[in-house]
Amino acid sequence: MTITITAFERSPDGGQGLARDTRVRWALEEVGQPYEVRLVSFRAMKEPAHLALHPFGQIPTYEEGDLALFETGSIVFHIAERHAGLLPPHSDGDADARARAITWMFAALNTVEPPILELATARIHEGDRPWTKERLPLVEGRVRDRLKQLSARLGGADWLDGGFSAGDLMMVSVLLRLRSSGVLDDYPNLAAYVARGEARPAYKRAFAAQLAVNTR
Ligand code: GTB
Repeated sequence: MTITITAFERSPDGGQGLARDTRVRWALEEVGQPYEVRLVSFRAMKEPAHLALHPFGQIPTYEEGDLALFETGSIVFHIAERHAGLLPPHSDGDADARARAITWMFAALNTVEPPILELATARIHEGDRPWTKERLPLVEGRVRDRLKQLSARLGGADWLDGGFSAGDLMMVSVLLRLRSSGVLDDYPNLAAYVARGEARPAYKRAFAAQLAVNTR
């Protein structure tokens, strides 16, 4: 069955891979599933046809036969459930390893991503507000708290829990948003972790595909 995702017709980042279709593309590349992309404009995202797929008028969405999904956590989890390569298999008899990998997906989205998004919002959208100068160090401090904890847990390991999983895919995707801020450089094991993610052939294919759209 054909898989179709949606992505920005033109991403505001010009193809740096920060829009969230990149993590879905990456997951599909990791499991070797071909996919099609329907590009949508900001205006089209708020129109009924797209709102029927995504109640919040955003990208990405995922369609496969009668199934339509939104939210990258749910989409990547669905891909990982249906295809081998992103979660320890049920057949390994290690249900605990699978549960832990899923836990890291949630940790990326619920615990690490929120302060990172807050920092991006403070810098990009609130940079000219009078209170931003005072608030920014607080927001950055909350990001650093999480990075310190994550760095301590990762230690010298390559991935968060054994082999590469959907948990790592999501965590690396979330951390990539910090790249331009330079904050990651203060946590060398996390910077190396992100670089390991980016070095994966599947990530490279996903990145190249979204870049091609944004440099046409
Ligand atoms: N929780 C949802 C998910 O994980 O799927 C969040 C989806 C989301 O935020 N989608 C954004 C969107 O559609 C695109 S990814 N925004 C349009 C809107 O809300 O009207 C967020 C994003 C956008 C742009 C950059 N960038 O240019 O750097 C980075 C990230």
